[in-house]
Amino acid sequence: QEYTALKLKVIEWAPEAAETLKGKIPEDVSVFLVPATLRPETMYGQTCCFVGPSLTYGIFKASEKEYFVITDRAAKNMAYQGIFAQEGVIEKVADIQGSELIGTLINAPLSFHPQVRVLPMDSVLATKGTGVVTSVPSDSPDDFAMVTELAKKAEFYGIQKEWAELEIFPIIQTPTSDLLAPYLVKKLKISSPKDAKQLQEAKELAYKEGFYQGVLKVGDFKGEKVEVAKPKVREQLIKAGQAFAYSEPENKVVSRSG
Ligand code: ZZB
Repeated sequence: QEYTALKLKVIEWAPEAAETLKGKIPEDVSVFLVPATLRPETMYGQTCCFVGPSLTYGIFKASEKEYFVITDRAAKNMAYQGIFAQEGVIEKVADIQGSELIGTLINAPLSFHPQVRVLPMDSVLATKGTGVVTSVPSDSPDDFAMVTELAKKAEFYGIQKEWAELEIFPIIQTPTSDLLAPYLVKKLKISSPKDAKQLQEAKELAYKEGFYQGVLKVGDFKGEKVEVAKPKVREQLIKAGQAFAYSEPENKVVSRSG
């Protein structure tokens, strides 16, 4: 499975994260949350970044000036893909709980919302990608269901309501909609992130229609088919130093719904 790993730079840590990380990271470096995505062409539509609140993340040194927030498992994979300074060498400077990261302000490359927040999602799997998931509610039904839930129950989730209410812009036009995820969530009568079966169905439909019939509405490749634009957006992000290729063995990949 070949992912695009995106670099979301930390602008301001949530208070709990700042406390936990005090003195553990050099002052003059950049730290990034690094979600793994299969949809680089949707990055214009990022509105937040999800972590599993009960998962443990590590802060890993990737190079002199750059540190990554990812799972230990992802760091082990990355160490053998020429991503860190030295092949096979993993340097972890801190552990941090997902819940402590909630509220951290980060920079989202390409997004119409240049600054977004880290928010909780219970269904994030530790066994897939980097354990960090960038949220694109316009094109991912899971993400739309989750941000809707977070806005509805902000207090319960311990977040500020407005963090989950960023405007959702149309990114990809398909024959049925230019906001495919909200459309499918409504059509399949999905009322919460717990509707796993319908969400799985919605995701499959969204992948298919988005990939084979989608046309980008925004960005440098506006008007081009998703099939064609996807690798171009990816290349652009990689060239800009905002993303890199990350893969994991096929047999280790587990889908979000199990
Ligand atoms: C942004 C994005 C935009 C995604 C979209 C999807 C869609 P899959 O589909 O299950 O094989 N993801 C990545 N890592 C995890 C994880 N650890 N736990 C839960 N979800 C994870 O997995 C690939 C997608 O699942 C990734 O691509 C990521 O969400 C999420 F418009 O990134 B994606 C129709 C889907 N649309």
